[in-house]
Amino acid sequence: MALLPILEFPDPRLRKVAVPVTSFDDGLRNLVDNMFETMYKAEGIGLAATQVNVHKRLLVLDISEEKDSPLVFVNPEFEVIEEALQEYQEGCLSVPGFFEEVSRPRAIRVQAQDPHGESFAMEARDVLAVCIQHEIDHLNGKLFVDYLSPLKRQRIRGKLEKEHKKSA
Ligand code: GNR
Ligand code: NI
Repeated sequence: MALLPILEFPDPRLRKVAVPVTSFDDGLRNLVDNMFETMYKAEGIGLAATQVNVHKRLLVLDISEEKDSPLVFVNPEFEVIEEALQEYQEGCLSVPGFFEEVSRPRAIRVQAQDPHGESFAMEARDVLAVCIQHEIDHLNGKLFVDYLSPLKRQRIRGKLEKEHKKSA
């Protein structure tokens, strides 16, 4: 297993739109293992392949307290089943140190494949629905800061650029 470097905003590679996964092979399953290792180490509850500079439609999640409930979604698609919005204070491993309220539909139905190519569907609400929508946004080149005001986004951008210069 290996830890993968996580891209940080405003890296332009976070804006790439990921392509569908077509081979369900050991390479894919190895990537999934490495994404889980990277996510758990970073203490995240989700990770999209885009964040580790792999532009394939794949994400991993574990929103459990015990960190014992890994979920993998390959080629995920969702539809909204409850339009009512819920506000949730979101963070992102690609926007370290910043947390802001974002509104998203409260409940969704997700269809995806597992790492062997088997299709499945599930309904998600509350934090799980937030997290899945946040991760699918990554696969489409979108970040939670895109939902904020331009002023807030610009402030976050400036602070992170400064951090990146310090550590460069
Ligand atoms: O670890 C994470 N926490 C989180 C909190 C609120 C809403 C979404 C998230 S996802 C984030 C990990 C991450 O950046 N996934 O892309
Ligand atoms: Ni994120």
